[in-house]
Amino acid sequence: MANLPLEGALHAVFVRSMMPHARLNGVDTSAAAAMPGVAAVRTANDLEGVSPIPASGNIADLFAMPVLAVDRVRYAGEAIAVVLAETIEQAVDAAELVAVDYDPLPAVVGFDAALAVGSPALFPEHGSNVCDVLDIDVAPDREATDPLLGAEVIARGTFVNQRLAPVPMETNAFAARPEPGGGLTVWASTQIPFDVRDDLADAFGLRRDQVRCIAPDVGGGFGAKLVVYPEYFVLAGAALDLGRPVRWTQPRAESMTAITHGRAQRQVVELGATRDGTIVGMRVHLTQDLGAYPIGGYLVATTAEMVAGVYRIPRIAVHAESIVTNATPIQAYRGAGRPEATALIERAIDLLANELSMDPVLVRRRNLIGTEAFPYDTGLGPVYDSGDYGRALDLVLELADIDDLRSQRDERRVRGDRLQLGIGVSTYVEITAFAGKEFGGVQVHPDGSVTVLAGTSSHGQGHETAFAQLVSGLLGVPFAAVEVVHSDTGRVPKGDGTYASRSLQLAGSALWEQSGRVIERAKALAADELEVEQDDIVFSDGAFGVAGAPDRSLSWAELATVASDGSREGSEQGLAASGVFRQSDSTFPFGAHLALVEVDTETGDVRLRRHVAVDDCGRILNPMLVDGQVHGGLAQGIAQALFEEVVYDDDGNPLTATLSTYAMASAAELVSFENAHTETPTPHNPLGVKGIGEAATIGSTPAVQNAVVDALARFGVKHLDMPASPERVWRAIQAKRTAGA
Ligand code: SMO
Repeated sequence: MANLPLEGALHAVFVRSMMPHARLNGVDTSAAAAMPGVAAVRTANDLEGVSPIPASGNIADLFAMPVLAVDRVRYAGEAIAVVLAETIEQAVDAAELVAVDYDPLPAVVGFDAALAVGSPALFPEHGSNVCDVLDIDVAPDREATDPLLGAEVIARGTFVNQRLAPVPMETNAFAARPEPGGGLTVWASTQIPFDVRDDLADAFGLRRDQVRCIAPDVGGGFGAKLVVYPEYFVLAGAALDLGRPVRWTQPRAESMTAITHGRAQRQVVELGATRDGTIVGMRVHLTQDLGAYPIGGYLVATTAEMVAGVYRIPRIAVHAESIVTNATPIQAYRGAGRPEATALIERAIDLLANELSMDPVLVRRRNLIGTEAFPYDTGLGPVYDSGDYGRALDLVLELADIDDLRSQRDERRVRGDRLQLGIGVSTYVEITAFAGKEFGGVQVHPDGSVTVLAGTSSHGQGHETAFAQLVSGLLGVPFAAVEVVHSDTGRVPKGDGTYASRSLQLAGSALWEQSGRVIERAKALAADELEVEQDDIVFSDGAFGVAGAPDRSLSWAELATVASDGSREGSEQGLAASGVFRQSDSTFPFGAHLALVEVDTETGDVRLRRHVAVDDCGRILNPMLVDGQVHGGLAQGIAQALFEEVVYDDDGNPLTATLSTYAMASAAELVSFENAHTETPTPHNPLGVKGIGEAATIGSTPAVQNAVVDALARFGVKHLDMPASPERVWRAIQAKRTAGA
């Protein structure tokens, strides 16, 4: 936003709560407003009529998030006021002088504090910090409700899927310019430009066509840019009221608490099996921390629906509760509920293998859903479309040379080496696109160039490449002749945006359908021009010829010229087609990952040595883009297992609000990934494709976590929460050494 050509734009700096939980008695803006260059200092009082941001899921309206704090702040970093000044330096200086009068309140930090009897309620009108409860029961017979009925062995565990910060390369950013006639053009670093347009129009009483949202070159989102953020309303309102453009780029440190976080789920699991390793049932209790405002209220349901993973589990009982705490709100983060489900079941399988003294790979094999079972209804909601879980598992073991790895590990274990190896496996299935829809449009111009319109929003995935390849292949035109337009509500008529690994399957399928319609239209035109029956037109290599008459043919450019000639009936449509593709159901990518780690048993230091990934996202359109998604996903998934965690102190102060304290992974901590694919198409779209944006994040985390636990097996460690920091690993070893001594 800093380099947009916005003449005379004011610079914005937000004043944010230093307090995790406090009553807000007043905000004195007078000293700041008197500073040089300051055009305005705005608070909640300047936003009357702008609705708060609603909670999601089934959560009551009273949990809505105010755009600027009104009478209470509920997390450190919550926006209270904004300063608008001629220069960024003036805005920063003036923001220091905004005086906020707080009465501190006791903070609620973590799962136990939120659930404790007498815990101070963040929303006193509600009385409790539990904002939603969910129960799902899968039972073949209604009378027998105990999911562990018939179990000879029960593995029990309590896991914390820790709070993470998404840390997109580009922080949050926004600019707004008032337009003559009362309209507004905004630039937002978002995954959902159409929602930004709609919500701003609604907030300020504008028609949707009076607001244009442009989201150019967004530097990563990972789910954290699926919120129409409070700052957008504040800045759009300021631009409209002041009649001047405004711009804002969030500083990195601010982004660590003001961009939504992800995960933050506690899981209690009991997994029952017979002695031969056949699973009979599972009981799960989830507690989802949603932070201060439950805008991510839908998340825990996604975990609940996916807890069965790739296994046949006849009985399942899930109880989930969502809670509010004095921390940054939780929202989608690369996987949004599915990584939590996979971590739960894949850790539980290893615990079960330990209880049974069986090979964890064998326990997996014994319970995999077989290829004959698709479509497979888990009973939890989802119906898995297609899969070959055993093949992915076979391939990952073969690529890793599991027998060799095991003998290396066992030798070191027997010798009692200081550096111990651990092998971890995970098999996973995830859910993508849901029953979604998306817009696509294809237009051929008289010069032979093609414009492709997509309703999804690229923020680093390479949609421009993928969609241009797809349409260039279908139409037989050069790749360079195709321009892909997205993320501009002034140029694309509609769209839903990018999330849930949906873009190729939904927008790609829309473009497939609309390319087909353009070809049909061109055939009709060619038949007219060449005075033959339409059935005699042969389309190949981007030319429309006549069967049996190789010298007579028309190019796309010629037909587009004809189509745009105003004298022809229907010519106003030109050579173009657009429409929405609706997918009848979700798709379910899957795979198997294997991690090899080396643990220094004296210092607790964990090094990743190998990571082998087999990911099946259905048919592959562009292998390089798929592998790019896999590599990024692996980096983030491995980082959850080994490095990253958002930490608050007992009073709710964030301790990881910079990149020197939040241990984000860099290339130096990772390895050269070894990855491969199987291709099992989905029946739910014409391309046979499933999502890949989140899959590797989902598959990798439990493989690495299982590997760390495996490396500690000789000490008797059965479970270790994430991240496997040196301190946590060292303490786990010391605890066992002390107990054994
Ligand atoms: S974090 Mo995703 O867009 O389900």
